[in-house]
Amino acid sequence: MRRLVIVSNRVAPLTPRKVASAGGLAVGVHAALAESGGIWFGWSGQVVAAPGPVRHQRAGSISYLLADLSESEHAGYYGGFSNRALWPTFHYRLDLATFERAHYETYRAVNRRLAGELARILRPTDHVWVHDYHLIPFGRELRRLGVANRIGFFLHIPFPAPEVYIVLPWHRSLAEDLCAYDVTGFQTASHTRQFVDYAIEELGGELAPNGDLVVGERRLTVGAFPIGIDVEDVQRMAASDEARRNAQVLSATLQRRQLVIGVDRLDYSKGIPERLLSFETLLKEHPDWRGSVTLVQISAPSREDVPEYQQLRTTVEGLAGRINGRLGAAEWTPVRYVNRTYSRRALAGFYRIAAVGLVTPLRDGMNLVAGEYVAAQDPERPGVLVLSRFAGAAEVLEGAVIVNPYDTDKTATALHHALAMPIEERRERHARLLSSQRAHDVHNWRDRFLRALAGLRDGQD
Ligand code: GDG
Repeated sequence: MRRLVIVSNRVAPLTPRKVASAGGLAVGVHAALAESGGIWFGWSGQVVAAPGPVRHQRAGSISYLLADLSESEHAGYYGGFSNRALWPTFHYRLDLATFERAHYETYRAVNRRLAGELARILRPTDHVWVHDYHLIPFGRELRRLGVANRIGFFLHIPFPAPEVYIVLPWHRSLAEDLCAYDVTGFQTASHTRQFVDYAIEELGGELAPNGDLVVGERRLTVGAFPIGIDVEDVQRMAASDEARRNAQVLSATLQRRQLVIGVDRLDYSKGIPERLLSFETLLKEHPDWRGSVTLVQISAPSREDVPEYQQLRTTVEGLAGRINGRLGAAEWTPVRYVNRTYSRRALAGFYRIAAVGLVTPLRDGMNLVAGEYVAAQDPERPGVLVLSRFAGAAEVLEGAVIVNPYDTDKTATALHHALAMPIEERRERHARLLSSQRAHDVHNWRDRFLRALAGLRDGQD
């Protein structure tokens, strides 16, 4: 039988309990492997003085292949190029990007070393699916080693507009890397178009009549494969005892106030300061809400060794403190900001009792929290999703209240309408949201990508 080999920067922890507490990519990849079985290869999460050979572990039908990184590899490949050059550039934050040749060279070297490790165990019929911006050169490195397998790549973050992308000093080489795959997938049609526009303008590429991208000798399938969630799984989590218990405890402290919830990694792409400013504007412009609504902002710690993230944390803490100090009262705290993680079940319980899910990233490949919020609702008494137009999810989900998160005045007005929305409209919007999320769930994402990787087109068996 043909094996599926998944390659991602981090390999999710092995026990089911831990998989249940992992983030977006990990949950999606685990769901992709769980049914068919296969190999999951990537960084173990360990930084060691001298990396040895890759380690094998097996859990159920999945074999894990784990590679350690040295300190300098970790600093250049992960902390440096991935998180301080690619992540900010692809999220349109050129002001936060750092371009260092040494980081870039380490990034390529780590991709080359890891590709070499994998090439050793590949069988000719294996299909290889590489994930995300840490590993853009991985496929071309495999090709250099003579690997002729089908290899696909999926970018979980946005592909930016060409005029932003070309700021990256190594844009051409990285785009050539993206062309070394058989299938290169993006979250949305806009991201795909931006990559194709770049390839046509800068690499002299052209689109074949069947939609393939042809660049020099290379011909590849490019397309949008929007990632989704496991809707039933989130619904089960929202109905679990753990969810109920957590929801009850939170509910009791709210004392009948409406709950607005925000959940994100503490990342500058997520628009958390702008979200707090919008909430502050709501309380100023619509003072009736004072004392009757609470924003719970859960921000999971993320990339804490990167200076831009430390700065963000200080900014968010300052804003939450300011809003509470100026607008709060002894018996009411407008913003409850917590910098910690919760279990996925606890989060599902919080979503279920929240009148509004406030998902307002400044840029996001997709944003799975939006779908999780929708799936966790009670269809009879659903809350309202307020969603940024700059999240990939806005191209997929129908029925959200769409906002521009930079426009804090209008976002505050949208929040006001969402909190006051009549039940009929809430039900009608929720039904549309749920059915659009179901049509783009994680199984659909996996199946569509793997079919494309097998060389099949939509509608073909
Ligand atoms: C990248 C792209 C794309 C959050 N806080 C906690 C927690 N989470 C979970 C959420 C969700 C996941 O983490 C976050 O996924 P997102 O999609 O919202 O965002 P990124 O982490 O930036 O993911 C993104 C995604 O990849 C998949 O392609 O959608 O655009 O940036 O599942 O629930 N999970 C737990 N505790 C927390 O406190 N357990």
